[in-house]
Amino acid sequence: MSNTKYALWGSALLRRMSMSVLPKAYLVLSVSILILSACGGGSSTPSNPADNTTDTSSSSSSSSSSNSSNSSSGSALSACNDGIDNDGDGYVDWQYDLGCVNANDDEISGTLAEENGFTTFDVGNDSKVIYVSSSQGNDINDGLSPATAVQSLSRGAELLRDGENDFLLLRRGDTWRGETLGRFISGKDADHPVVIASYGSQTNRPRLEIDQNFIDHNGRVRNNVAIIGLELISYPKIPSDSAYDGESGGGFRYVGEAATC
Ligand SMILES: [Ca+2]
Ligand SMILES: [Ca+2]
Repeated sequence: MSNTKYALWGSALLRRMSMSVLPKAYLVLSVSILILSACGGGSSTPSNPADNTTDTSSSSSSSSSSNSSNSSSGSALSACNDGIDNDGDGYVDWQYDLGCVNANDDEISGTLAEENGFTTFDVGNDSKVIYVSSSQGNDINDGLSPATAVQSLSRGAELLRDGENDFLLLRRGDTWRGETLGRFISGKDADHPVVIASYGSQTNRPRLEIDQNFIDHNGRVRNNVAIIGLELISYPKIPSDSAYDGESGGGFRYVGEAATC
């Protein structure tokens, strides 16, 4: 599985590596979840903060997940595992507060060094947070809470605002097949990106089974996009998949302005 993910990212990269510099959007992505980071968290594959508690599906090195075994039932009570909204942002513990690296963290987002190499985010006062669940959502909902999640990724993306510090949160344990985000949108700035991450008490990452590019900017300018802790599978390249053809599939396609970091 992890090989698949590497191949997926590799193919996305190869299509773009003729550039002498990496696109800004890509760099943001790489800090968040990718392997080949030029800045930030080194060569690891940071996973979703919550996943770091127990997830075993992540590729590679991410999970020095040995701080893992401290699951929510662990003995040490922490700000990310006490059932309290300690930082007052409206989000409680590792299941929902993106400032938590794991169940033993605090709820406030810190630097990579402070967060054990993982990228965390605090939801801004002016952020809009949209929840998406393939198993429990409905596209007639407003998406503004886990209880009123929308179902499709495209509907979730429609509810976000371009150029803002908004969040698209996918329910962990859910799977979407054949869905994409199309050209998607940009965030506000490097410190306030649009974020695609996850939520909920499940420990498996949201699984995205794709057969074309999950995001394809397709000629539009896109910047400041952060993607954390998703499992992306290019299913036509999975031999055990009924739609296997070994050739088609997808990844990400971004071309952006050069950035330094
Ligand atoms: Ca808490
Ligand atoms: Ca909180």
